[in-house]
Parts: sequence; structure tokens; C-alpha cells
Amino acid sequence: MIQEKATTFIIDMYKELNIDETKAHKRIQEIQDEINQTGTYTHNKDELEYGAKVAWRNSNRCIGRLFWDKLTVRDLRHINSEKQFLHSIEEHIEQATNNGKIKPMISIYSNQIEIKNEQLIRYAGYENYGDPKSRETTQLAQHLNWQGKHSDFDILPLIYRINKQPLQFHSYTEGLIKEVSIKHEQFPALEKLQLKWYAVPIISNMDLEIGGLYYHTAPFNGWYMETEIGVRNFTDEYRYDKLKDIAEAFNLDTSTTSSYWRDKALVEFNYAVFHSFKQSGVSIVDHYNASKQFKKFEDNENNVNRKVTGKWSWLAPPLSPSLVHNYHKGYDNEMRSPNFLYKQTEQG
Ligand code: HEM
Ligand code: NRG
Repeated sequence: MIQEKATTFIIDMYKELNIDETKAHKRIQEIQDEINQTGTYTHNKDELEYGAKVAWRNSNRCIGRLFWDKLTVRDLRHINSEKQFLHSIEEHIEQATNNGKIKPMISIYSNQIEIKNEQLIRYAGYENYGDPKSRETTQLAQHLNWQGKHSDFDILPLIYRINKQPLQFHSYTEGLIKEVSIKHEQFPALEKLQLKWYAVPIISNMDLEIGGLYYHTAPFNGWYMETEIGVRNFTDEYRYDKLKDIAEAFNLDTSTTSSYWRDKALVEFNYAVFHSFKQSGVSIVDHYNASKQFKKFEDNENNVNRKVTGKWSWLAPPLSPSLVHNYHKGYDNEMRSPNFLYKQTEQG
């Protein structure tokens, strides 16, 4: 099984990179020998980098794939001490944030290191405050003796384990996490709600599969599309559920749905999220531009005779979806390898 997957991966990679076929066969033999001796094999740096980039290219739910080739891949498989690990995680956050000019980045660790957070940066969730999505992680952190301030925006600590030792937590160095306050130049009342969001989404709960090997600890990030924050995180009833407060800040009549206050508030709020990020010098993309970039990705892929796979329900933005091209066409959701996968335990 692993042998077959490794073989397919090497053949695909060498073909795509125009490397001599005899070299592919030599590498496959090498891998076969390693598997015979140890039961598994080790990617070299080129394989790891290519594999991570193609995993992004194959991520059917991602609209940001135009930039798949511009992923900074950090090979951190050698790291085996707590000190090195924590330093490297903070380094990822700092380098990916890049003072606001966000760099797409992935850090790949050995499976001896486990991260329990869903994203490296998330706000804690309590019964009446914060992000309800993080309640479980918050309880775990509290169980480990972490204490939050019980505000709406307490940054959760990193929760990790090395070499099957007990779980530990680490609170990030002061000043490391960049955040953006949400405001609207025409409606000062919005700022009074004191909403803010962190600059960089760094997903840390997915497995990276390359050539039959699974990297369980491989946090990765790009930048936000504004609707992720504006339509979902602040608006979903099971998240921050702020739409009514936002509509009131915009002076809308919330007494009847036929005033369209929900729709009006949503559009204006997404505008505010986008421009607040821009004004703070933090990378973000609006859904029109993201969709345009995705079209370019589709064209690029067609030009090199690769079929684009995708999941329509995720690629259609949750704000004015019918105004972008991808709403009006279908996508094949076939799963390619390499790829990013949900962990078994979180698949539900
Ligand atoms: C999902 C945009 C970079 C892999 C998504 C989603 C958006 C998005 C809007 C849907 C999220 C949701 O609805 O919750 C972007 C943008 C990027 C970017 C604007 C800017 C560069 C990346 C990178 C990777 C990646 C660097 C991996 C190397 C994924 C994966 C998903 C996803 C695996 C599915 C996540 C899930 O199922 O929860 N992306 N992305 N994306 N993206 Fe990207
Ligand atoms: N919706 C989630 C983040 C999911 C991934 N989105 C990205 N990924 N933009 C949220 O926190 O709102 N990325 O790698 O850039």
C-alpha cells in the first residue's frame, strides 16, 4: 500500500518537474529498500516541498489556490526538544505575519510532536463570552491550569505534547499576535462594539498526506478572505452572533426582516472588515478578487492539462455568491493526493 502510493507520488513528481525517468526508477528502488528494511520511508527535502505545494493545489475547498507554488515550506522534522519547538512555532507566526504582508507558509514536524489547537491562533470560548467554536479547546487549556481573562478575545495558548509526554501549554510572547480592530469610516458606532480579529489563520488540525506518508503536525497559513470573518465568524448564530448589534451601529431598522437589515448590515460589515485589514496593512482578499484569482488558477491548470477539482459549496462565497463565476459552474470533488485531510477523530 505505502509502496504503491510512494511510487505514484514519485512518478507524478518527476514527470511534472521534467526529471529524467531513470532517476524516478532509481528513487523508487531506494524507497522500496527503505520500506523493506524499516516499514516506512523518508521524503527528501524536494519531495516534501513539492508534496506540500501540491497538497494545497489539490485542496478542493480552497479558493486561494492560485498561489499554490508560492508556499514557503519549513522542513522541521528534526525538531525534538520543547525549546526548539516553541521557538519554531513563534518563528512561524512572526515570519508568516511578516508585519502584515502575510506569507503563505507551512511548518512540517515529526509525528512525535502533537498540537491540540484547531488553529495556532484562536480566541477562547466561555459560556457567555468569546468564540463558542473554541469551547472544547478552552476547557482543555483550563484543565492544564491556563487562566484566561474571560474577555471576548482571549488568545488561547498553544497546547502540545512531545514524545507522548503529558500535555503542556504555552502562552505566546507579548506582542507576537497581530490583530485588527474593525471599524467603518462612515459609522463610528461600529468601532464602539470593540470587535477585532487576528491577522493570520494558521490551521493546525489537519493531516498532510504525501505519497502514503501522513504528517500529523503541519500547521499552514495563507491570508483571510473577508467573508470568513465578516459573514461567518462574527455573524453565525453559533459563533459571535453579532449581526443585530452591527445593524444597530449602522442605524438600520431591525424590527422587521422586510427592511432587509440583515442583508444590508452584512454587506456593510464585510466592507468594514476588508478596509480595516487594508488600513492596518494586513493582507486580506475580498470575495470578488478571490474568485477572479481562482478563475486564473483554473485557466493555468487547464493550460497545463491538469483537471481542477473542487467542492462547489465551499468555493461559492457566502456573500453575494451568484455575482462570482464559480457559482455558475460545477466542480468535481474527487480527492487527489497529496492533500490535506481532516483528522479521523474530528471527522465526526
Ligand atoms: C479553505 C482561502 C491559503 C489550504 C479555504 C477557505 C477559504 C480559503 C476562504 C474556506 C474556509 C472556510 O470556509 O472555513 C484561502 C486564501 C489563501 C489560502 C485567501 C491565501 C493565500 C491556503 C494555504 C493552504 C490552504 C496556504 C495550504 C497550504 C486550505 C484547505 C482548506 C482551505 C486545506 C479547507 C479547510 C477546511 O476544510 O476546514 N481557503 N486559502 N489555503 N484552504 Fe485556503
Ligand atoms: N474559516 C476559518 C479559516 C479557514 C481557512 N482559511 C484560510 N486559510 N484563509 C476562519 O478562521 O475563519 N488559509 O490558509 O489562508
